[in-house]
Amino acid sequence: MDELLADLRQAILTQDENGALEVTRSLLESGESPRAILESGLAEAMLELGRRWKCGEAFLPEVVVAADIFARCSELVEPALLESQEARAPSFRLVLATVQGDLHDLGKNIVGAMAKTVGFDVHDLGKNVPVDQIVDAARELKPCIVGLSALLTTTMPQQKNAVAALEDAGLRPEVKVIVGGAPVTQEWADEIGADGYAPDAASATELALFLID
Ligand code: B12
Repeated sequence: MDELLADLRQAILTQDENGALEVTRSLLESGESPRAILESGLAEAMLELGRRWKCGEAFLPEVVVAADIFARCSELVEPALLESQEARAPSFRLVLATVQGDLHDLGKNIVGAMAKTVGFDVHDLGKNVPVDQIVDAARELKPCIVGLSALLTTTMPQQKNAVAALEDAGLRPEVKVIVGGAPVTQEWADEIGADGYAPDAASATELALFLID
């Protein structure tokens, strides 16, 4: 199984779409946990690609293609992830968004997929979402939790703006805000007055469950 996960990472890193889809299917057929496929396979590969990109060993077009393959593979995994759900929380609503200016949505999508497995009614507003839209969704959909993703240091301030705007709209007593994304930290979450931070999708789900408890 570890070998297949390594093959999946390699297929993403070499932008081998057919290979990646084939290995994903093999992993699912051989009973690998969907969470492991998402985190130890797909997410790990993107992290490695990010490292290579940063030091000039990979280039933007490769990252674009790999991100597309990532999304296609996770579409295959999501149904299995939902079937594997263990404890269903009563249907609490979670609104998710990648903040304005930010087009990174792979991590947010994994957070949404995992939150569904524990019964959250997930409303995904997508990427590049303006603060006003986040506030409108909080007002209209009345979620228990709003989750905000930011992958760029330049878009993190939008998380802060969203917390402030929810406060100004008088919605903060009813809605918890959680934040995440590669550059985000617990310190940042504390600084902007968010209710929590999680470094990955599994802990984001645990955090969300904790907050509704
Ligand atoms: C893939 C990728 C892209 C893809 C995105 C495709 C897509 N559909 O998402 C593309 C090619 C479009 C892209 C574009 C750009 N990117 Co980019 N990208 C990446 C890369 C390589 C991987 C990100 C990723 O998908 N990781 C895999 C997922 C699964 O992990 P994740 O997103 O971190 O999510 C996990 C956790 O963070 C957490 N989480 C995520 N969201 C949330 C939300 C909540 C509420 C919670 C609790 C948890 C949580 O759970 C997730 C699952 O475990 C990173 C490198 C890196 N180290 O992150 C660079 C990176 C983020 N990009 C970077 C840059 C610079 C850019 C561009 C500006 C490049 C350019 N010159 O155009 C543009 C910006 C476009 C824009 N306006 O957003 C920089 C950012 C640097 C910085 N300090 O801000 C990075 C760090 C690369 C680098 N090392 O320089 N990028």
